[in-house]
Amino acid sequence: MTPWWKKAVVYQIYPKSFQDSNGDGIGDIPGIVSRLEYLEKLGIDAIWLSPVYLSPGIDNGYDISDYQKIDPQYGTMKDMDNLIKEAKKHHIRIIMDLVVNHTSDQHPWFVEAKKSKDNPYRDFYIWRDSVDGHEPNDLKSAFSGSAWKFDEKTGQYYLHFFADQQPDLNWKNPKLRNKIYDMMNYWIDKGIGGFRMDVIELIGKEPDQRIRENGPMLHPYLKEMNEHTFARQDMMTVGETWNATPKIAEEYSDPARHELSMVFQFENQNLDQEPGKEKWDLRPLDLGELKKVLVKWQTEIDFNHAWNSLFWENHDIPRVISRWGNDQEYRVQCAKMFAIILHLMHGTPYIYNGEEIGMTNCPVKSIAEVEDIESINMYHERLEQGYKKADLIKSINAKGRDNARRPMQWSNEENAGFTSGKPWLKVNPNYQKINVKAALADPGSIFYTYQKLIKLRHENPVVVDGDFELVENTGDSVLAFWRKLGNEKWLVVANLSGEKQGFNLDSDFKEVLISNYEKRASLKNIVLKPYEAFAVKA
Ligand code: TEU
Ligand code: CA
Repeated sequence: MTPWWKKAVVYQIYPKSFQDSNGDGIGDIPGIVSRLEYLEKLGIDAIWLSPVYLSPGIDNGYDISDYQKIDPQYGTMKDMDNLIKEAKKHHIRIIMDLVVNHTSDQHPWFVEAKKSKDNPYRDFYIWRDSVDGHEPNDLKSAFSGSAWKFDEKTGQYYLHFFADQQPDLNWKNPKLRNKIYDMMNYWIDKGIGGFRMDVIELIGKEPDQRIRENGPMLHPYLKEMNEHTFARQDMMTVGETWNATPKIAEEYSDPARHELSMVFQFENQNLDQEPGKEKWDLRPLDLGELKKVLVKWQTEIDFNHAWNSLFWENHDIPRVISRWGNDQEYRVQCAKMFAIILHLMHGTPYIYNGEEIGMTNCPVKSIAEVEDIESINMYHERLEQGYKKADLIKSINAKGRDNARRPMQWSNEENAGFTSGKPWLKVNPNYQKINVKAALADPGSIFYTYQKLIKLRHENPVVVDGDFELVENTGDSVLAFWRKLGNEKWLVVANLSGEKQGFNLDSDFKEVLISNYEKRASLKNIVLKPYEAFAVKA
């Protein structure tokens, strides 16, 4: 039996930016409930909900101070239970974000741990003595600076791979692991559909050996977690794993190993940055390299013993049409092209809120307009190192996390129908034109391409289980592939570029399944239009 999550399409909601229900400018759980009808119309099967737990909000909820409470800005536990219940009525499961590599420094465990070296919770975190009066080693935080922070009171450093308000948990401690499993079971008992696991590849860290990801105990911990928690339920789990290779992805997702359903891999994220440097060090994308990475993850995973996830966007990365395509004159065609290729590949597709209406990046003029801790810390660190302000703003506009975190654009009313108050982060001014209301009113909109793609997946096993076969020699800018299952053969052709491209295939077809321009009648010696994409049944 094919598990439900292989046929599913998952929709990520960034709660702070999705829908405000009470005019405080912050999206909330009742706001999400009010939009379930919209999501059912789109056709999605599950919502991955970014964190709504109690949190000081240093990293918008990825710094949790109580895993079993809802942050008041998002609502109450009653609201959360109601969301799970109402979503079910719309045939939608709720996937909770599991952030267990670290907690907030306000979590009672850390508050206790800081009290003294012999506090019972001390060992829930990772403490080291200084070496020659400085940090234990040169491990870096993802949010700039050292990963070690000195605690004056007890005279030791603690480890934090993210903000210093996000101390890393010590997974070597079995007491800690059991507390986490209890907490997961609390959520499982509420009837959720699964977990998205934040930076899960870090839990096997060996800081003394300077090992961050893929540590020796990572897979044993995941097996143990599986056994103690979600093994008893039909759930999906997806790990966030920036450093996975196809082989590592198979280790996580081989059903025989009892770890996770699938992982998110990020190999394409390096393609537009200087090799060996950081994401802020920009270089133009080479379409041939993008194509190579896409094909690699379709062909180097053995789908009989593993599974894969498919996504362009999330709350940490920019809008794909702005980043790698065109968000101006070809915005609609380009967004549809990205949708068509992604949703017809092998794996479970994810849509990030707003992607389905072609929302774009939103540039800022100065650091005063930036909310994201990663961008702000980088800006100050690099300013000190002598970088120019204008260059830093350019990097933030290209890669900053606020790009994807702008409020959802529901209508052309004030503040895009997101809030009746003052939004926590300014709405992208293009909401006048780009919004859900306009998309729903236009049968040719990006929304209906997504709706159709979801329907094609639900109704055709070839989309779920078909083998992927690349059409060779189409050049760097054209991606063409077959999906084949038994006698069913689908061909997908896409022009990844904004220029016309020649394409030739001596093959007939019965039917055009989806396209972003006029339907093609032949594949012989054709000239693809900018960002043209279509799928045909052979
Ligand atoms: O992201 C992990 C992560 O590695 C990102 O911080 C990434 O480095 C960066 O955003 C992209 O350049 C996860 C969450 O998705 C992110 O929102 C959190 O800030 C982070 O973990 C810490 O929990
Ligand atoms: Ca609100």
